[in-house]
Amino acid sequence: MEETPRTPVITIGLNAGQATFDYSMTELKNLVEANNMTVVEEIQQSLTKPNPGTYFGTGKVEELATIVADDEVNVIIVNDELTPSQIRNLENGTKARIIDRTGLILEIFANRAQSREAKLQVQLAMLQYQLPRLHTSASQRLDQQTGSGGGGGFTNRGSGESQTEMSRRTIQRSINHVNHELKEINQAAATQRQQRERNQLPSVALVGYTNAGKSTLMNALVRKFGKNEDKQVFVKDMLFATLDTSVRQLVFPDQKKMLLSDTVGFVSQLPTQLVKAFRSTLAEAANADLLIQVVDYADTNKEAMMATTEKTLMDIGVTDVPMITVFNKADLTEATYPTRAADQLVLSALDDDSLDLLVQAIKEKVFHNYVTANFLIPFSEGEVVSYLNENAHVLSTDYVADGTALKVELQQADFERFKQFVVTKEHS
Ligand SMILES: Nc1nc2c(ncn2[C@@H]2O[C@H](COP(=O)(O)OP(=O)(O)OP(=O)(O)O)[C@@H](O)[C@H]2O)c(=O)[nH]1
Ligand SMILES: [Mg+2]
Repeated sequence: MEETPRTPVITIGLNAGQATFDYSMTELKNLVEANNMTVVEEIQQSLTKPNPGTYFGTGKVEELATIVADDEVNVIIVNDELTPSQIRNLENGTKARIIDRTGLILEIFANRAQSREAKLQVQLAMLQYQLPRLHTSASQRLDQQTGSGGGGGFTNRGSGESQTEMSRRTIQRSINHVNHELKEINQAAATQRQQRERNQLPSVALVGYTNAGKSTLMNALVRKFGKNEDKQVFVKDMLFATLDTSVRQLVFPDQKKMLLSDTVGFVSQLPTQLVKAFRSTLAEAANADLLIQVVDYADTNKEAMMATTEKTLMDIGVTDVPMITVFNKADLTEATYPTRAADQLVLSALDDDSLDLLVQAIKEKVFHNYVTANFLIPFSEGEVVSYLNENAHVLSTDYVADGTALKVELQQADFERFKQFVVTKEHS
């Protein structure tokens, strides 16, 4: 793939003394790089709260204007979500294009989206981001036209109210249209999910900060326990490689089966419009029996990343699903791996023993409704024997005078189903 040259940008952030400030600036830098841009300068200002008109204070805006002119940088990325008037005033004051944090994340998602669903979801989020902005900026533009007349390129476009109204109606119509299309896709997904639930297979969802290794783990587990025809999911060292949910079935050597899903990664201050638009994609996590939170153990900001993941899960209403924490990429650290302490594992997705330890932990959590029993199945009921061989863990088989004697570890539901053939039941 040919590399397009990266756009140089200045990042700016307001330091209000919050503990997470440095981390949020690092994260912003990563987001900038994910959007094919590069940070040439980072400017901070210590202020308890943003200037309502210009975000930074007046003196700092002037300083920014000088840097923009001297460094010939045309884009400034702001670490927070700005009001439409803050964006415009900063643009006027610095003569650079201003992109706020929300706008930046939306741009990255738009560039990454591949499937029709992901594209529609991003489109919806962008339209919802634009709608209130269009309103305010247009009315302020009107104020400026009738009032002092203020300078600057952006104010002189002469868009009258009727035009704004029209744009608003167009956006609203597009929102309705996209919503309608998404609803159709969602219905199909919900039906699939219901069908899977009826199959009674436990479902496990990989969640976590973007680039932690969720898709890599998914692929490794599918390679080991999936069906041959199962496709691998996309993996790349970049933010938001995955925007679509994938679900795969895993079958372990003891015939226990489960579903594993991989989905979009998180970042702090994920725009609410995106969280809302991706709600159905994230439903896979909300409906899971178990979450595996994947953390990049080699990243110095892992604590903040975990806090971000937990907060995002709260935001999407996932509060009572049990969770295992996987500290991944241990091969990039000095740590011994794989290790496990209760529900926390230190491992590497690239290591086979790590996968076994993870599977063992998952199995303890999700396969609890299993029993072991001895069956005697008459020869006339051959299909029961076949069913158990395919769907249960047959521990021993004996052919005796009046039928097949099996010792089987099986789901409680199957046990009930074939109760008439049970000789003795054991604890498991
Ligand atoms: N060394 C090492 N690299 C890993 C490991 N797990 C994943 N990676 C690498 O980390 C990068 C990100 O992996 P992904 O699996 O795409 O991460 P993800 O969590 O799915 O990321 P998003 O889809 O963006 O949320 C890739 O370059 C992987 O090869 C690991 O255990 N060790
Ligand atoms: Mg991924």
